[in-house]
Amino acid sequence: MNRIAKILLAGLLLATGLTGCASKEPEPRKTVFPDNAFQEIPEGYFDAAENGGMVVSIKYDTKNYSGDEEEFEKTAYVYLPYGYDQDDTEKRYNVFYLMHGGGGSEKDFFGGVLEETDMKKLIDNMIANGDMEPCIVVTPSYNNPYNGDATACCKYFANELVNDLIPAVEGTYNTYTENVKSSGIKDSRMHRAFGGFSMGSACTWWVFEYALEEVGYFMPISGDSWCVEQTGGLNKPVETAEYMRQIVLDYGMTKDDFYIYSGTGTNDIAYPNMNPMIDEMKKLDDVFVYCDNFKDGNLYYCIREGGWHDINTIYRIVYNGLPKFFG
Ligand code: FER
Repeated sequence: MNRIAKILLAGLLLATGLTGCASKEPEPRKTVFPDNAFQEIPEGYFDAAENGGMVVSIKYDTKNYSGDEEEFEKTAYVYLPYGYDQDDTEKRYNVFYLMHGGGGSEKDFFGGVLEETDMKKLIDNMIANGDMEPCIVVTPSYNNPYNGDATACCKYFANELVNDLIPAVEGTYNTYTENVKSSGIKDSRMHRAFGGFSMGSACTWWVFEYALEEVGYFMPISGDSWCVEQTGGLNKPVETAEYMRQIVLDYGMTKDDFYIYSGTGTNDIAYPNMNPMIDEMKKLDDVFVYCDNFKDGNLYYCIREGGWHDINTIYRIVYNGLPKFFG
């Protein structure tokens, strides 16, 4: 071997060794996003897609984190996109957790195993038409047999998410999560989104508060943050916005570490509650950078003209928000 070849080989070995030892560098972030503005769902998106995914269920053990930690078993539904192959561990999927609203259940969006609901067909068509990469969508519930208070269940759901649900889902399916220990879940946070409707939106803001290290993308739909107090978005918008900002700073994070795609409809009962809060968040632009495209910021509030507090608004915010997430 000549001298140059030896030097090259030594360099290669050194580089390999260094890569092996060094802590994992974060992947480069996505810089191209579709614009945030509301777009109507194209015609045909609620028809059965030719290449559709499949809804399955997963059971996991959890606790009543809003009380005395009584243990019980729960079910969540899991949408696996078309082409998902459990044996192909090279292919990895982003995960979107979507929480139902008050009085609902884990069946609200996907119906049950192998069901073909409109939400399922919408996601199928979004993927089939290339609006977004195939992703896994999980619909859990905040309900728990030991506590009938939805507000408390939503507030403490982040514990269940991080300790029980994410490990169950992402330890089973092929995701970016290399291990379901705390470190593995945190390392993959930019491949994980959490959203929810109404009470599920309150839950989403609490996930922002308690699990920002585990989740990078948030989709609060038709519900203000109750992190300061119930209906705080309306009654205490300044305090609520400041509280949300302080959460980010307390984690030692910056505006570059998360994205919020929020939304509602103009006829929605949550519209007057979200408006003042989002207005105040916009002002705190060291942390919340309102933008028409996520290349320029991290916060958007998507308004559906004439939209009510119902599933039709949820479909539209999901249709508009989900393609802006991940990576
Ligand atoms: C909101 C408006 C309504 C909200 C929640 C609701 C979290 C819930 C209503 C219900 O469950 O009946 O702004 O924010």
